[in-house]
Amino acid sequence: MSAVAETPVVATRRQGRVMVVEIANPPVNALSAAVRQGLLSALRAAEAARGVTALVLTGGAARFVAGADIREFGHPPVPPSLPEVLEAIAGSPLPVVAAIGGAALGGGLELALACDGRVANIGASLGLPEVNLGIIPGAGGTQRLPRLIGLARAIEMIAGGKPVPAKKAAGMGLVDRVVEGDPLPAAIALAETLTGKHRLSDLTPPATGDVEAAIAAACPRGKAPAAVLAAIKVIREGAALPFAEGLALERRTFIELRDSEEAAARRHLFLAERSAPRIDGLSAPAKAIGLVGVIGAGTMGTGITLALIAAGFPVILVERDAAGLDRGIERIRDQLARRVAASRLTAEAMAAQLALITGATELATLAPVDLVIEAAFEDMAVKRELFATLDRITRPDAILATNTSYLDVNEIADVTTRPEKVLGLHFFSPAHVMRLLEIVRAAQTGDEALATALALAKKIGKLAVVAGVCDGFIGNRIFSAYRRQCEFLLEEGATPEAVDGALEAFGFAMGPFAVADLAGLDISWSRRKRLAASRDPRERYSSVADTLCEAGRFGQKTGAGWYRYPGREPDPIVHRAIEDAAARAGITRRPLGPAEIQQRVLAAMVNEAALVLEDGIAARPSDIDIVLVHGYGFPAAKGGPLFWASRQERAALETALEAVAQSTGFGFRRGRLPTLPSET
Ligand code: T1G
Repeated sequence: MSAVAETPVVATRRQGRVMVVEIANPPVNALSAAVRQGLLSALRAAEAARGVTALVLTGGAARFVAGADIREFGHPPVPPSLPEVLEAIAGSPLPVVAAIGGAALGGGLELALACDGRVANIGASLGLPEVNLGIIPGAGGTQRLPRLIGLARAIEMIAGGKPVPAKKAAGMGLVDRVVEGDPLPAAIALAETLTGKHRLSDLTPPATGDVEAAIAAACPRGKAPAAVLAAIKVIREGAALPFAEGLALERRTFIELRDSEEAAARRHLFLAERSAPRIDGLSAPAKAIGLVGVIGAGTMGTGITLALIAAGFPVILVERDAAGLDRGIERIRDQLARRVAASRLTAEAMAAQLALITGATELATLAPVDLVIEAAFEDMAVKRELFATLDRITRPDAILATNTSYLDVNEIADVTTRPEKVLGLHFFSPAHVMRLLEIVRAAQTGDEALATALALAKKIGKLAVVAGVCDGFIGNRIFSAYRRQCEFLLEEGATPEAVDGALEAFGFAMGPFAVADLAGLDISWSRRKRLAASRDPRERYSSVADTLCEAGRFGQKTGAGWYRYPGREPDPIVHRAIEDAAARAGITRRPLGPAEIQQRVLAAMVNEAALVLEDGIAARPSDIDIVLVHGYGFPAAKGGPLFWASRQERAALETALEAVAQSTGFGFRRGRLPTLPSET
């Protein structure tokens, strides 16, 4: 951002004895170098002006400041630094009041904390979400917040990284007043009454609340990302130190984390998430969606319905028979009741959401809908028949979407007279929880349908990534390559526990074999059987999973799969099955260490990701990263497979890719690695 903007990013005006300082740096008033400089100049001007007794900082009626400018990270710092500006505000002889019209996040909240009073609009949200970016607050947040609201609450807010709404903030003493509409007049009124400074630096944090409980909540099962642990440490240690020393501790820790690989990865994901829904050349406006039809009241259909009703969409939920429908609606009621029990939803809101559902057993009831999301059985014949019927019975302008996770959306669209209105909406299970949504753009999907799907995703709080048609789209296609490589490693000498252990050490919450046992081995078995006829017999194929399924070992639900349950115990029967398969394939097993396992598996993923790009299935490398992170447990701290690849030595990566090629043999296709930016 240029330091010499045409309209100043910080403007001042006098209102009686109060100097109003307004930040205008759209879209979110990030604290760019120009804003920091502007704030400092405005403060100095107010201090020098005659008759000015106080200042009010505002970001306009509907926003405040969303924090440091994330795009400046990774570039040389430009003075003045944010801590310098905030120290000047806190140290000024003039009292300063923050008028918080909208989001006050990160450095934005720290700016408000350096002030002597805070007035917020009812819709404002206040938070220190830095840990989500792999860092801690770096401009006094870890020191001032505990002094204002107490240690326990501060740990909750900083280590949790979740913003709180204005009313809750007022309850904690974080803001002095909450008002409807523009908070500026009330902030000016408050500023006029302030006679002195309210310096948080002079206080010690009040020992209110349960600090240990706040820490335990931030570190489930005793584990937490590096930034969360660092935040807790800096808050606790800082509370026992003189303010200036606490600030210095915070700054040192902040800089160390800011320059870490993990922070770079998380910044990459932040920006990737924002660019994903932007589609080049998409000009058609979205169609308004009112009534939605969902077909299938199983796990997926009910999850999708939950996501829709939470956003206020009326839904007609169709299941083949009344018993299945009742079970589905019961499941929905159950999920909502759990939220009520956890105080995350009111009983009235639950009733209102349930009232949005109309259950039906006849497809004909879908005649009036604007959009159908089909989540029926994963079978091409079933889907083609359904779509042919839907094409007949729904309005000609209705959009028809399938939730298929593998099947060819072109083949489904072909049976309709409106292929331009057909697309895939691949939700991830549980659909009301998982944020990721792959929008599958088929060969004939029109711009209006795509724009509508993107708008719908935003309304229901999903992170949309557009994918092209291929077997498994972006995520399942890359995940299949990953799983295949893991199975090859077994034959070559590894065990399920060694592979899972190596990948869990890399940061996956669960290794692939533990995940398979959780999901059930039978689903992919039936898929493999379906595809058996079309498989090239020369292709390398590991049959260990088939052997387990033939023995009725479908994973946790049958008490055995890749492991024995309960307890996820390594199983000698599995080891024998692996050895037999290796012997049949003429493979001499050898020991494989965790580093080699990681390199091989990640390289297999990276290779498939390169092919996904080459084939035009994903629009950009960063789209692939967010699909794998949000849908498949790839560790966010590593930024996704392609970001990870961008941080590897090229030669080492090439060697690992070569090993994957060797191990896969016939049928292996080598992808061209994209040029990957080393820092975004
Ligand atoms: N810096 C730069 N750009 C930002 C930004 C930021 N902090 N926040 C948002 N944007 C851009 C975003 O990339 C997008 O741009 C546009 O604004 C709209 O965002 C010292 C170290 C404020 C709740 O983590 O949570 O302060 O893609 O699509 O859904 O301790 O943005 O359009 O070009 O998300 O209405 C801490 C991050 C920083 C807040 C608005 N702050 N932002 O949501 O719009 S670290 C954050 C948000 C820090 C100090 C430290 C959300 C939002 P483009 P959007 P939205």
